[in-house]
Amino acid sequence: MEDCIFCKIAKKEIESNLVYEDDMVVAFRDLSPQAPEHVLIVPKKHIASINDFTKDDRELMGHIMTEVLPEVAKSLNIAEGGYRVVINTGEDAQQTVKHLHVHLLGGRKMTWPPG
Ligand code: DGP
Repeated sequence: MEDCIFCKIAKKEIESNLVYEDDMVVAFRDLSPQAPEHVLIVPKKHIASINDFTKDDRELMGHIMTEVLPEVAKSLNIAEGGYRVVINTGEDAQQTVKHLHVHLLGGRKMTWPPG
């Protein structure tokens, strides 16, 4: 996707503060952090949102949930204290970047429900 900012970050065409990378994903610090630790986990493959998942994405999402998130949380020292994982999807959730991304937020007490 030519105009996709997260594709460009994944391809290192735009700088980011990278905290993790493997063959399927990159993880980098959010430009507008909502918590002391706020990282976005972004598939290298362009998927617009959860609504666009296919069965082919099972391995990728399983990898993010079972391997990437716990490892990044541990590396940020928020695994024990706790953290929040968010995937904004579509207009009502105020998804602003149309390339699927998983927010990992931690380092402070979260409130519930979110606004
Ligand atoms: P969402 O509302 O879920 O679509 O959140 C998109 C997030 O992406 C938002 O918290 C700000 C962040 N963001 C947008 N553009 C950039 C960028 O160029 N670099 C980084 N690091 N973060 C970005």
